[in-house]
Amino acid sequence: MAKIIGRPALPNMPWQDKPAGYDKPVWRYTNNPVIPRDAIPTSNSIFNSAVVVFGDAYAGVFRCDNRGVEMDIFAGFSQDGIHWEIDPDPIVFEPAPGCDPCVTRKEYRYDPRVCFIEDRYYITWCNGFHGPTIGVGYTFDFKTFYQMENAFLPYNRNGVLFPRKIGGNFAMVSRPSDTGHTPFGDIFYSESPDLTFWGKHRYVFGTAGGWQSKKVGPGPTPIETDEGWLMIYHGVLNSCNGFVYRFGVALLDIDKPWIVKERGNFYVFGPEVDYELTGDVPNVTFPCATLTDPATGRIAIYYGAADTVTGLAFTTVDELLGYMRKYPFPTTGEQAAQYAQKFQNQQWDWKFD
Ligand code: BMA
Repeated sequence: MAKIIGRPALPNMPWQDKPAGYDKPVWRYTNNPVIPRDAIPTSNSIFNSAVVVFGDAYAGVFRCDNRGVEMDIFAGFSQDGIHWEIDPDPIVFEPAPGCDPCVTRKEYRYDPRVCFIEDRYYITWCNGFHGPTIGVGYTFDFKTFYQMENAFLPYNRNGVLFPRKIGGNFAMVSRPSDTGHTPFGDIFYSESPDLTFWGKHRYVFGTAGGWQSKKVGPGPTPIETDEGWLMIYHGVLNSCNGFVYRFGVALLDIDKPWIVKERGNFYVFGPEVDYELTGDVPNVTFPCATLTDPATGRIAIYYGAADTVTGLAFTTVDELLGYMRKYPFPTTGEQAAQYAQKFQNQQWDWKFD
């Protein structure tokens, strides 16, 4: 078994065994969706949300669009990771010490991620600031929240922190975007000594065939393993009926995460059941968080379904790596040669030297 590193033991995390006869690498919780669209009185939809271990229970930051369909983020708590109490009022950020208060001006906030680093829970989200960019804040208790400077200039979405410093710096993957629904998307890597000044930008990878041909972007906090950073990412197909959001996996180099060691050619999960196929935006599965148990390799994935509700799905580190290796990104043939030219910094391209 590949070993999960740096995460707490979670013997009681939400879990169901893989159904007998099921041959795909990720399976749904049988009581999905875990969070309905109306879990708080004013919500139109609750999706693309992030949960973490908090003490001997769980906490999270939830994207709730209200019935004016305005996007904002809300704190919540759970004993079991399945039943959630979400605060009916949105998170209010205080300016972090040393940070100019003007950044707490609120336009809109969505698609939060939460990442514990060293002594606190960092929150990153898509933050309206003359267009979307990456907001950064932190909390110790999910009651008082502090906002720091935006990480980047507009336009960017999906800022996802690594759970520890890399090469002495904080590290983030993100997906630069445009002002609208963005007909492109590649994954980039950046570092910062202080979570305020970001640089050392690197290209990680871009779109490829089929399900990931329109855009790709980071999903949950990358999972550290003894084989590399296991990154679950979303991929988008532009079908004749609109975008379809699925997710797949890649393995990034542990010290230089912009180097892609391996990548799957097939998606591991996509819209298949009613609450994923139908909703405010049909055909969307959008992962934003995982819980893991290093002893068993279990992974629970929280994902937004059809931009309406939140689902839970299960897998293991070996299921994901096994499927990625069974259906690997092409490394021979014409298609592989094209990718080799496109993604010049990746280990599997070196086979073309
Ligand atoms: C993306 C983001 C997500 C959303 C997805 C599908 O660009 O805006 O919040 O889930 O589109 O609508």
